[in-house]
Amino acid sequence: MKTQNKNIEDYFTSSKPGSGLDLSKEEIKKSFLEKLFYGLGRIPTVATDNDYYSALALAVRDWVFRQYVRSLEEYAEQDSRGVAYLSAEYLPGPHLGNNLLNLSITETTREALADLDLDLDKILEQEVEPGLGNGGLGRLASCYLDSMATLGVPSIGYGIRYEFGIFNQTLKDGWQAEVTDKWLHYGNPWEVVRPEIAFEVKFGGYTEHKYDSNNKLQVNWIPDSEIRGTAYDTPILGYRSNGIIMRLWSAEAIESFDFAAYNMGDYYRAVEKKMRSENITKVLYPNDENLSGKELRLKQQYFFVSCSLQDIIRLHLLQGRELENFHEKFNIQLNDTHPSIAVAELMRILVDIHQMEWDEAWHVTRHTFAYTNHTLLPEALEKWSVNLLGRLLPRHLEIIYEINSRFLNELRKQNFSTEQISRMSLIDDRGEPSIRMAHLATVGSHKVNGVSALHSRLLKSMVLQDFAELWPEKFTNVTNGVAHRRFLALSNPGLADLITRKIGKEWLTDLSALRNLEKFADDKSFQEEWRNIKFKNKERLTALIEERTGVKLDPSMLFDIHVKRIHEYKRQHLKVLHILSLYLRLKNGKGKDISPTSFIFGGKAAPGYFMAKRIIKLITAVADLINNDPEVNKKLKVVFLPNFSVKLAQQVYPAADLSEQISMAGKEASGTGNMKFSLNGALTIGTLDGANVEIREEVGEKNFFLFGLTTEEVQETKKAGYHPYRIYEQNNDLREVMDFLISGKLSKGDKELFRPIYDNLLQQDPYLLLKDYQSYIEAMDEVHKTWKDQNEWAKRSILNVINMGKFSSDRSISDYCEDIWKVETVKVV
Ligand code: NBG
Repeated sequence: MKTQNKNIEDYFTSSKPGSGLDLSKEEIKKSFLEKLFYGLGRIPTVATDNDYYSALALAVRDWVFRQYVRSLEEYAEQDSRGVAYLSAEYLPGPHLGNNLLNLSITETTREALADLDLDLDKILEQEVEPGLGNGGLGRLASCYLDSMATLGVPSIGYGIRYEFGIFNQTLKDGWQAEVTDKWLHYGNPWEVVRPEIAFEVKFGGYTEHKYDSNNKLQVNWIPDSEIRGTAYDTPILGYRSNGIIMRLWSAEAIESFDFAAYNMGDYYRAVEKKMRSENITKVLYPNDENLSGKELRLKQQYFFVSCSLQDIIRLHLLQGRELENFHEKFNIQLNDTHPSIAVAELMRILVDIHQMEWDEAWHVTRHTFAYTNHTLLPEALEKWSVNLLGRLLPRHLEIIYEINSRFLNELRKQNFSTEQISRMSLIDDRGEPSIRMAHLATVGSHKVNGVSALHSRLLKSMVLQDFAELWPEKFTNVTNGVAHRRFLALSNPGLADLITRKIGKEWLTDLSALRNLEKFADDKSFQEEWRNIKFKNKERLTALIEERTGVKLDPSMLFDIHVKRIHEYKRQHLKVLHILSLYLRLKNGKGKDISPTSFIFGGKAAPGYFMAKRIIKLITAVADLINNDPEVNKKLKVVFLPNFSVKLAQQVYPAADLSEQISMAGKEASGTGNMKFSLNGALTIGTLDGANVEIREEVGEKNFFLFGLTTEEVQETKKAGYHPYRIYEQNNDLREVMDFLISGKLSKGDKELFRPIYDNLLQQDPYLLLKDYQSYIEAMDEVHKTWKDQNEWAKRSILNVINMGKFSSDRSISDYCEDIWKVETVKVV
């Protein structure tokens, strides 16, 4: 790279940025106070808690950047192959606590602040987390950035800087109400804006085709609007290791005013255009699993993809490299189909702008991208109408047609049947013609992976079957993993301490080291310590729940927890049926075997999802009934904890005894909450779905409460013609529970309120709740029986935790490195 300023460079190379790790109390105090006084211009008499938080965050950010700068130097020296992770969503959670942990200065910082009469926990509480994702997919992306940094993968995470993230959920009369998430309201000390890293992105218009003097086709795209994307960088630190950048794009108008309109005296029209272009990154779409069709969403996708690709190419060319070997230097991972327009965009950049021949550009493109699929739900497989795509991105539509026509010709040459060809085409022309983005991503990538062993198998045998037959070597699996440092070390300090005291710190960088605890699984005093820690975590959660909802739980009860997005396939309502069956048993004097239980629910419903919202209302109605009935409320409590987030999750998982993973088999691609629960010592009740299968394999069948149909049985049941009503007729207990839904007892006499749920279950029951009901009840009875033997429970809990090695995101990222990215990792310490 060209040196811009010799003196500065000399200083930089001779002074070598020192490590940001293991700072002393005095260093921390000094930096903190300097940030408070001179970074923020605050004096002690006026400083607020938010000022203290911001000052500490700014000090910490400096140390994180140190690690980042050191990593960059290392990468440059090694000339390593890099990874760009493209994700429309991230859920980083609060940064401060995690960065302190990764710098190994949590306790020193606590002491430094205590010297100043400040309380670290209170300061940590100030942080508002960036809610830039819906659920598992966004959180996975953040876990992966954590592990890429920790392992030393030269990488950048690209995404969108939504001004308003996922809505805040409140309850109004037991219904979900959505409130705008203003996460930037108090500023964001973690990010640095890079006004000079900004790219223009075009939309609309038309294309012109001309032959140049060499008779080569030149295509010119004349857009009808352009907007600018500016980079905002947040450094992400690995554990005592490298720093990487999460680079999020924010949209702004290129011209701040439409001067023509302004000159005519129409000020409002002049600013309107500016506002319209800035809308692109205003808000995250709050639907998970189902986003097709929305024009603004496609604009968001193209916007961030285009900025990211322009940026990656800039970085490549800056190093004096040729585009012909772009793919040898960069891997681009597509996190689901959301960024899959990147395939057409890279072709456009290479062919139209850099004049590369089509075949060569296609070679580069296909070797650059890899695609991760995160869902089999048909309604979640993105499709864009040809009409819409052609209107917004006319040149990309042409490119997609060209890719498709070459691809289909290949298939014809290989004697694929017309039927297969039409199934595999990138264009679906049944009904309104649309583009199958999963097909575009598959054709344009060198690897395609699912996110659990089962999901990857189903991907190959169902959704992408034809492609898997054509290119078997392209398909692979990378089972998801979670950042165990955040979800165990940071969230559950009591347990983390106990583990470290027994086996040292190795587990922080190698989770499989937890196996060294095996010898304690039967040790009574260890079990007791284990149980005490869980009890304290439950007390902590109890206090939080009381503060947020007014409901007081009893921490000695079994904490049975179902937290995740509200979706019918995840079957929160199956849990409700179980709760009602216990309620009715108690009412009928048949409840002596029931172990006292607190049921805790949490999760957001997509604002337009009728059934999911009604399920929340059902949960809160059941909670009202049970919590206020003295005949049952000593044994059962039910609570819906509003606004589930990463911050709350960090309090919830450590307090769980039982983890509910009860989706209909074949629907949950992986799940990652299931891993976080087990990692914190909860036992799982679950179906053979997603990663549950592998969790059960690892922790042992005996330590997992299994119930329900397998994927194959689900398919057979549906094929044979499923009649939920017959099950209802034959099962007395179930019938009583179902009828209770429309008895009016849950709804102040209103018998219609829950009828939509009732009717849906009796008439269609698409997720086979009734079919799995009996098996679930029996497995739950087994749970209650096991809970009575607290030593046995503790033992199983220990066996869960110590067998979680496989589910660290460090393992997942190592798999990506080996199998897909072929990158060498480079660590700085
Ligand atoms: C979700 C799946 C989960 C999975 C996460 C992360 C989407 C589209 N998919 O099962 O439903 O754990 O992705 O892979 O959000």
